[in-house]
Amino acid sequence: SSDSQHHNTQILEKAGILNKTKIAENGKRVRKNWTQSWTVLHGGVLTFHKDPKSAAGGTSNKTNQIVPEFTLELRGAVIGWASKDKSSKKNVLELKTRSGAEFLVQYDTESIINDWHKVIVDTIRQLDLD
Ligand code: I3S
Repeated sequence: SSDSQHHNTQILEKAGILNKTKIAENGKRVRKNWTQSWTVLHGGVLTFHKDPKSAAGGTSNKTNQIVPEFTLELRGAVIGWASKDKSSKKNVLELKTRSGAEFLVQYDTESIINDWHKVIVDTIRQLDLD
């Protein structure tokens, strides 16, 4: 990959609060568990951080909010708006990773979820070119 393409991937960065749940891993359905996460996109990787309310100890403090919970590699991933049967919530994105995991990400404010959709689409597209 050229330096300029690598650079383009690096500048597609974003962070914010999203609601997320895993819905499948290794092609097998798992029970939903919606939690709110501080979510960071950096270098083609999406990192969800622990819900401060469910982090170890159960106490809500600033350090718990920045503990990474898991990361998703966006290279080869597929993102799109989830069909109505996937969730009763509004503004739901479905993200399928190359490794066979499926997640839903959601936020009530349309402009916020639209911005995430756009930056993830652009990132996946850019990673395809590398
Ligand atoms: O796809 P489902 O089973 O309707 O998802 C709902 C469940 O995860 C539910 O929890 P319980 O399995 O403990 O009932 C959640 O509270 C709901 O939020 C899930 O549905 P939505 O439509 O919100 O994704």
